[in-house]
Amino acid sequence: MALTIYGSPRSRTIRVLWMAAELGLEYEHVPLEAADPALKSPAFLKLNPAGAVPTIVDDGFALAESTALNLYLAKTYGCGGLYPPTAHAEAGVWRWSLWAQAHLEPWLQRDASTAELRAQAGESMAQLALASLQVLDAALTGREWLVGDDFTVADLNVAGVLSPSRTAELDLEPFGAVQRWRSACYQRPAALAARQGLTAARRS
Ligand SMILES: N[C@@H](CCC(=O)N[C@@H](CS)C(=O)NCC(=O)O)C(=O)O
Repeated sequence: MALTIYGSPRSRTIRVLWMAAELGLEYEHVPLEAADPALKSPAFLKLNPAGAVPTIVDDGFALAESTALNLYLAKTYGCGGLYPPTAHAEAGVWRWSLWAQAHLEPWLQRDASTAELRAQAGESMAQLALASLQVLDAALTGREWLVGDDFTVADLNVAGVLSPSRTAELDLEPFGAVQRWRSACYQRPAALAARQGLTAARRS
């Protein structure tokens, strides 16, 4: 296996670096920032026509989209751990990964390209985020993880969207189950290791 991960830990690539750490993968890291013109070069656009990170190349197979990347890596290299083996549990993993992209990411993302949209939406963006957090809190009440009894790629994909920096302005106090679950996710050794890279990148 020869895996290359493109993207700075300051970008959504942190989610994929976290997954790679969970799986103990070896990889080459090309820490391109979101604003790097190399993302729009013909060579990079061949890997990802969106010209964005994260993007990976795994033994010649190019793939983009942080959620898809984590599902692929967990399924390919997780040996039944982070990617559950039954059809029902697998469906649960898809369900929560897709839910995070459709019902959480749009209200939390802080990309420069969405700044105008956020300004226009005003408070309604925060209200939509709180409504989604209510759904997540109900799902996590009385259970440790989103799917089955163990941490899976579903937890990583949802917690990755719900990062501490993106939620700094939200009041999470009413969502006790979400708070407990998110701390458990971010206290995992792989999350701490990936975020150490993020701290180093912020300092540089
Ligand atoms: N839905 C994509 C979003 C990718 C994305 O927008 N990445 C940003 C960095 S976090 C980027 O590369 N932006 C540069 C650009 O779009 O020009 C994912 O989850 O991977």
